Amino acid sequence: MPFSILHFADLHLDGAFTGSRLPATLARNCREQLRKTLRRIVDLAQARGAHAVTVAGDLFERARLSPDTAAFLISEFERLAPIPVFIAPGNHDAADAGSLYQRGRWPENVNIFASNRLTERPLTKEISLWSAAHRSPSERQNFLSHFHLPQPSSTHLPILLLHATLVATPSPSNNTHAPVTLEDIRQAGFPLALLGHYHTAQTARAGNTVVVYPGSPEPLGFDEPGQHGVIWLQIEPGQPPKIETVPLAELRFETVEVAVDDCNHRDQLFDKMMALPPARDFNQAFVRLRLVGSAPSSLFLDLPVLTQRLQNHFAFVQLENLTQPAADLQQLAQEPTVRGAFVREVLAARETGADGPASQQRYMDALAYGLQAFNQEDIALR
Ligand SMILES: [Mn+2]
Repeated sequence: MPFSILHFADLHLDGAFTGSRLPATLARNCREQLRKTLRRIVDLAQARGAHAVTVAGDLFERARLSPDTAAFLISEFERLAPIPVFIAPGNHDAADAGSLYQRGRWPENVNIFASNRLTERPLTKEISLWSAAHRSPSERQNFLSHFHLPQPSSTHLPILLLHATLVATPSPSNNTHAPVTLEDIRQAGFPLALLGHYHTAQTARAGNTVVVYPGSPEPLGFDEPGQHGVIWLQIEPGQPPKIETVPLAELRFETVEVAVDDCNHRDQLFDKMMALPPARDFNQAFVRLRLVGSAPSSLFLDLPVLTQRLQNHFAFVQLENLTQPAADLQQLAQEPTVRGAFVREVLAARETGADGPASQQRYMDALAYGLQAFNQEDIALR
């Protein structure tokens, strides 16, 4: 019979959900959903008869964890007994001396890898787990540097469990959380690595080595679109593991681009947004409508007014204005006027000073505000 493992990571219990500017009540509902999702993970492990549950870090957010959630977490894992749980602490739930991992009263079926050196725990006679902890939120070491498994043998199956950043090449900068390459994992002798840290599920392979990120069981914001869940593995020594993605998430974040070029007034834009699939099908989702293109000069993008009108039709909707000023900027920059000088200077500053899309967008916002002021129009906040 194959050995079955339910693997998950990055649940982020008590996470703030601040990255997506959700209203406080919705953020609280999302935190509540994370707890429900932990219950569903425990239910799933029991219903499917898991032989073990593995957690690759960021189980909770250490800085925000309430005593109530801590007690809830411990009792949920207690409910899993006798199924063993194996935890590799990550950067958000680092196993420092004051952490719940070091101070909590965990039940016997919970095994916490609290050392920052890889240690081994047997799962069966043939299969064992190797894991280590982030001991601080700023753990930068490669846990596999200079590491080799003792006595490699064809009948023994060692599995790596770790909160780590899979990188293509060894990173020259020092600000990556526990970087590791696929080659590090292969050379260390692990045919299977169960990782956490990336919130989008992914699998990577090199030769006979398989690396699995389950992603976050629930998405934590607009930068985590699509389906989320956990991983179900069936393992038999000598055979490639069977890897199944189990969708579980109740939360959903979707971003939809809306071109404004053909909208001469905001009722046209409103109708266009109402005709989008999310208004009909995604009414359980958090929807971000990203306005793109060039706004015709008559269109006034009054975001608060538009948002208010849309609110009745979405569970949550957020407008983001990434439109370009409609004017021909290169032509304006030629003008021998104060307005021309303004456009020249902002465009030049954008050339030299912009690092990343957010910064680029700030220059475009400045241009849009400035041009509206020069044209003595109402200023539409972006
Ligand atoms: Mn995380």
